[in-house]
Amino acid sequence: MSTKEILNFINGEYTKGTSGKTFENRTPVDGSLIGVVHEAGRAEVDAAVKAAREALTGPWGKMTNDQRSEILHRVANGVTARFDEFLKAECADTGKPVSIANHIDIPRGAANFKVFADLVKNVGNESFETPTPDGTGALNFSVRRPKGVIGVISPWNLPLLLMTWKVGPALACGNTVVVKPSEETPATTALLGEVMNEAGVPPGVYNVIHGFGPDSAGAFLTEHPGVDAITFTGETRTGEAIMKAAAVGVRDVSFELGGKNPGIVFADCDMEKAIEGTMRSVFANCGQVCLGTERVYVERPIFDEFVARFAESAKQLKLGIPEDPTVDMGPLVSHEHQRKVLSYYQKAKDAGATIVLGGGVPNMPAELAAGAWVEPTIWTGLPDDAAVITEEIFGPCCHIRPFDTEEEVIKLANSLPYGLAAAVWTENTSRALRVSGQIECGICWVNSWFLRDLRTAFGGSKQSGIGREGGEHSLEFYTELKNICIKL
Ligand code: NAD
Ligand code: 6OD
Repeated sequence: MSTKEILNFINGEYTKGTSGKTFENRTPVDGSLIGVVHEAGRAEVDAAVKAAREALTGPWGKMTNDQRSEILHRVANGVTARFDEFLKAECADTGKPVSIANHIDIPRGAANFKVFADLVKNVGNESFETPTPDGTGALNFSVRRPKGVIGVISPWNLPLLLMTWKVGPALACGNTVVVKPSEETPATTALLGEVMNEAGVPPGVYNVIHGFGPDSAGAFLTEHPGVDAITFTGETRTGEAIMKAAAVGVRDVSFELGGKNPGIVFADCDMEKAIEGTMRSVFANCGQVCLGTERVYVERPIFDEFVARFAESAKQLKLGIPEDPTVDMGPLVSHEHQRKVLSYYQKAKDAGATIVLGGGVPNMPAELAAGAWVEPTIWTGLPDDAAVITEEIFGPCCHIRPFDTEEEVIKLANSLPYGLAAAVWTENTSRALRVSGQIECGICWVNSWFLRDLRTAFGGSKQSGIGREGGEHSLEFYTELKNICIKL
């Protein structure tokens, strides 16, 4: 792998900036250096926000929805045309298998532009004929206008997918953006700048600044008074810090935050489907999916069978390098994250868990030994207040617990401050409706997991988020709805 320089992208041009600071970008597969990233200082953040502000009223702001939409289709096609470059960069940064990124991360990176480019052309606004005392009446109607300069702060687990999930609708609505990708995974966000230029996106519409959170580019961006609204995906605690920054100037936020999602398996489920789906929801992307299941509740009559068959399937997971098409699971994103996940493996042990599978670091071949690998892990037997059951781990692991009644399992599912997603496994439709309606979460899947329709509302309840994005819901955040009242 060759070492690359990863630059900030401001006003349509790549720049090292003037901070003089760089940081290393290493792949978690074997710890080797893949890039040197130029960190943005306050001067670069200022320049990016200024460029975004000017672009708002420049050519981008003067375009019709149709014109912007056409350009965003070119962006989507540009990502697809350079599919292999995006794939390689994403897999190197994250360590995830190519077999995952080539059907989830990169295609969704393109789809996020197309879906919202089409949506904005087809959404109407409300109008009311209003009676008046003089009998002539009035017409009330609404128009949508871009919100302005949007600060986009994105995480490392699905870097291109989650960043474009914000940038796609933001640009489709006529806004301009300054994006701060995760310091762990800067490559595809930077590469997208080239695609933006090739597609004819005017300079200043899409800007990228690199760096960390506190006292770095993330904080400089969210504290910047030139940013009109902030959309963020990441940890709940980071959301709290960003919300404080956004309070100055009373700026709007859209937050997609952490979760500790339950999977509920009823005795009347289709066992094959439940095992296959729970395997994905626990282990996909090495467990680094916000929607993933870390608490599995199984109805007592099928508990032993489920645990045995689930463990047998998990034993078959193949760990290895991203390029191997037979690999199911890569490493975690970094050694820092590996330390966090392993600390929970230790906490489970200390709390007296029965370790059904894994629980440590796998024996990898010598050339991968410096990677951030952990074993797929399954526990049973812990009390409901154990840390591994109440706190988000974000690793390839779950605790499985038996339950006896619907009421009991709904109470267990709702017992934490998080409320992002849930998966319910049952062949009884009435039960599916009853249970899904009562779980406190933003997204509940029945007999599936991470089955996405981009027109639907996406987001979390309780401490898992603020607001909903997806389909027309994205317009609520990325536009100002203005009412115009004309007295006739
Ligand atoms: P994180 O909160 O550590 O970092 C996310 C981003 O915020 C990074 O770009 C980081 O540099 C930046 N950041 C950190 N501190 C900041 C600050 N004070 N000001 C401004 N920016 C700051 O999250 P992560 O570790 O990258 O991602 C994993 C977390 O994200 C998990 O908790 C996961 O559940 C959550 N997540 C949620 C969703 C969702 O849709 N709800 C999706 C993906 C990930
Ligand atoms: O599919 C999406 O739109 C989305 N935001 C997924 C989030 C996954 C979290 O890791």
